[in-house]
Amino acid sequence: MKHFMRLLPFSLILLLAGCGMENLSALDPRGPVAEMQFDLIMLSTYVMIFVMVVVFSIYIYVLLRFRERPGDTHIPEQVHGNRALEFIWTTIPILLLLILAIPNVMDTFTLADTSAPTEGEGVEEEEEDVLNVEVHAHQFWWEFIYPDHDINAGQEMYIPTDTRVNVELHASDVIHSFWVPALAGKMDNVPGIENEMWFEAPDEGVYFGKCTEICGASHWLMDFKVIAVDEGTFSVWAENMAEPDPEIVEGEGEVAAQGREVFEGNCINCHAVGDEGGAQGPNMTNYGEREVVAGFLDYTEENLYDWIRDPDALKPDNEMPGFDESAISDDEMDALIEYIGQQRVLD
Ligand SMILES: [Cu+2]
Repeated sequence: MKHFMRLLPFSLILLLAGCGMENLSALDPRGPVAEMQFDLIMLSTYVMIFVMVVVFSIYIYVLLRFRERPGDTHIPEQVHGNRALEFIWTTIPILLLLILAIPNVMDTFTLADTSAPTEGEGVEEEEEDVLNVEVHAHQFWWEFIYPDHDINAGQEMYIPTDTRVNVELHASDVIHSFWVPALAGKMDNVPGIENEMWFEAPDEGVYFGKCTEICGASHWLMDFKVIAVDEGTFSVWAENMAEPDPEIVEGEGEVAAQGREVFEGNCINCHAVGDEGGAQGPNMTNYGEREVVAGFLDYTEENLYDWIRDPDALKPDNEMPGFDESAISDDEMDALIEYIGQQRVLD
């Protein structure tokens, strides 16, 4: 108990620090889906405040008005049934439930509609504006497949701004849950089931995402990013992700070329660059552009080194095996890290 009390302020700080994380709040909605959901949250909050104010006011009034006074000798008159009152407290809740239900049901249909928008005259044009992404959740990382662009991306989901993104959710092992609070409410990734949702980001920026279904020892480290960029940048990203520059893939310079050999000898069965390589682990095509290693460590050479040597120490129960010095020497590791850092698609 003593320890618990000592740790309490510390855990509160951690808890509150989480609240301030940029773009990780459903109460700071961006885009039509998150805004619709935020409006529903506010509507129910207002209804609840109204109910509380009315109930507490009546309660306090009754406490004061009918309290026992000096000289009271008998209990007040006991009444049973009052048609007017019964009518009022049946009707008001029905009205309140209708006020909650109508927009909720309407928005639920709008949010569940993942067909391409068909309004307006330029139907074909609008259909092109939809981006389809399959989100495959794994222990403990995210895979984003763009079926129309022949892209497989790991950990970072690039999207163009002002474009409707239709998302299909899958899971390869256990149940996970896809949540990008600033853009849309969460939805589960369930093995064997295809769940669908959509969202749209009006502004460029990085939107943080988290797995919100406890899925194993490293569930809490299962972070990802949705990165919204202008349409031009997205096209460059998409083209280079589908077909990265062969020179970069082979490794530019002697060191990186050696790194490519290390990559081919140890990594390529599970990790791909472009479409060459396995899909057991995240695709590495734009790895050099990431800000984090393994989804949560700052991108530094030391962290990358530690991660490859012993992934389990950093992210318990993940699927990646460790590579000690008998598998990859320190020199080879330098070359590999150089090679990985070169894998960029935007510059
Ligand atoms: Cu999880």
